[in-house]
Amino acid sequence: MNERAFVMIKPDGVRRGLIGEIVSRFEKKGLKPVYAELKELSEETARTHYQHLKEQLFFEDLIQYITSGPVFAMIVEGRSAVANARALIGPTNPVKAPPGTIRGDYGSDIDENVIHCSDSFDHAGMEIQLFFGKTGMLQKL
Ligand code: YYY
Ligand code: MG
Repeated sequence: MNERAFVMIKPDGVRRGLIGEIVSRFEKKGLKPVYAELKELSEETARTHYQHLKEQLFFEDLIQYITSGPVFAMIVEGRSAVANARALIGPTNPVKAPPGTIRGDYGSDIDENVIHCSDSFDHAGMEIQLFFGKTGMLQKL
């Protein structure tokens, strides 16, 4: 089924010049970027995005990292976009992510794991709304 996922190349990925290589992997998998922005997250957006982790000890470090420079945020569209995008990025911890996945190939520590992707269809919709508001929603399937 055709659906959408929210993908964000984190500040370390942008700083290291990985936007092109990463976008290319999504395109080759058949997940088409339909909207993208290079921008810095406000602290408020960062805290809302990661609210499910607010009780964790690493939360403040995570907010500092994700707001430390521009991110490349995009909407990708394609068949089973969320499941396929999660498979492409690999497990949360790059140490455990197999080679061939984005985190496995480009990450080396859970603190800076290069990329984010929605973990469900519902969260994809919420994240697109949070990051892009009306602009993102206007992109019709
Ligand atoms: O969806 P995903 O990014 O794979 O993992 P989450 O459990 O949603 O955590 C979000 C984010 O938090 C993760 O990408 C890195 C960071 N994090 C961390 O720094 N240390 C942990 N023990 C767990 C998560
Ligand atoms: Mg997550």
